[in-house]
Amino acid sequence: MSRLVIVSNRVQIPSEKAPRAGGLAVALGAGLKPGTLWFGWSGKRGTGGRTPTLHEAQGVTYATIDLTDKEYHEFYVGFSNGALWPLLHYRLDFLDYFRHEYEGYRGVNAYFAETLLPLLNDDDLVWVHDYQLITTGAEMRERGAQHRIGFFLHIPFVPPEILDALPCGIPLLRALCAYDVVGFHIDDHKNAFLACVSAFLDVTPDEDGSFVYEGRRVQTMSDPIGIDAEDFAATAARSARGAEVRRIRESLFSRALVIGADRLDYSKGLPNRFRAFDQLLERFPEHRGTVSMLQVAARSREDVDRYQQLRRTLDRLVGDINGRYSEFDWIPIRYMTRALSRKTLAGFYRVARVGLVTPLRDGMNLVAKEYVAAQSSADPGVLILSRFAGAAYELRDALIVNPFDADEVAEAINQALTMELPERKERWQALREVVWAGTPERFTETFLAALRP
Ligand code: GDG
Repeated sequence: MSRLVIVSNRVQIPSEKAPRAGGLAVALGAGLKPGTLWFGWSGKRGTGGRTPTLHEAQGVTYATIDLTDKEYHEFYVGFSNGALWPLLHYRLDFLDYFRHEYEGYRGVNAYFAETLLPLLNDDDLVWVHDYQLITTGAEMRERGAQHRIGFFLHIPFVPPEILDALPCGIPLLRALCAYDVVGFHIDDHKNAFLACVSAFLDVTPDEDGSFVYEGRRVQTMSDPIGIDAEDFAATAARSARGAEVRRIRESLFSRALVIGADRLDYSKGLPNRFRAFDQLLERFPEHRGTVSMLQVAARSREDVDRYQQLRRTLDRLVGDINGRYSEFDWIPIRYMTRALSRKTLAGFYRVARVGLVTPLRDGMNLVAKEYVAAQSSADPGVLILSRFAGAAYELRDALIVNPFDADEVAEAINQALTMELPERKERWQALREVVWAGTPERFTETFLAALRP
């Protein structure tokens, strides 16, 4: 059998101790099989490290390279997170495009291709991940790679009118056509991509979503990512008996807990979420003093200006809401920007009566699935989920909301807090089935089945 080679911006080496929030590493880490090679950036910046450093753990080989400061700023902070991330989350108002950063991005993608190729066997299957590495496949082809190379986008794709705003949108689209398979979480993202290739590259996709561009057949697919629900449920149940969960329970004095856990990112809709909680307390005063919200917003991409601005906005907003409603023995919102350990987070999900997942746009959103997995069957909580998360296409028995409508979200929180046990159980059973079925193995196997020759 061919070896699988995963290529992603950051590599998650199991020995890294500090908890890190981030969906891609969590999801790929769970589906890793011995024999796989995982290639990417070490997370280090320096002048050395131009040849890969190899680590072995549990039969998986990790090959990492370093970036220079200039590469980090142009490729990662600049083009990837200052231009592509906002664009692909429909935030043209946040699009900061600079040509030299795009060139830096191309340069790092070329560097990935150049350093990866000598490590490859002829029959390796290469699977490249996410928006940071859109042009890696094209760079590999330019250097003669004949491998089957696939690409998976973990975030949304946008329709032609939006892609058009990015000055290098069409070259990126062409670069995506160097892959044999291009995967997305849901049909909406796939269809937006197909609309873009039809509009800008003048190709007509076949019924099955494949098309031919410059002599190469490109297959597109949707393949929703999942979590290891069984393992997560066990972690949550264990954690529920641990010290942190005891402490949070004691601190609640039997009040209901509403939980949110996200990277501190503007795509996650945190200001909207806080405004909705404000609306809840305003319109349904019976919940004052009887419910607490815990928002864990692990700091992320701190070198990107927009993220610093968001942090200041949230600090102000939480201060304002807490100032208005707090009693000397109760505050409405507990807000922390430090990551919790995965185990503690799982236990807190289990304690929480409501899981509040309200991104303005999200490729999938694994927190929604984790919240479902963490619940106890005897007394499950209620998931409130944005209709703009990819997860909403699968988790239809959640309370689905428009995160831009603070009133609607407030009403959903009220509905969740007052929902009787039989309805909570019924909804959770239906969600449970979906979450348990979508394992990381199924995600990987579905993609690889399309990628294999
Ligand atoms: C991208 C796409 C897509 C969060 N806070 C803490 C913590 N987390 C963990 C969660 C979850 C992960 O981070 C976040 O995953 P998401 O899927 O919600 O979001 P992104 O990081 O934006 O991921 C997304 C994903 O890729 C996979 O394709 O679903 O749409 O944007 O696992 O639990 N983990 C720990 N402490 C925290 O405080 N340990």
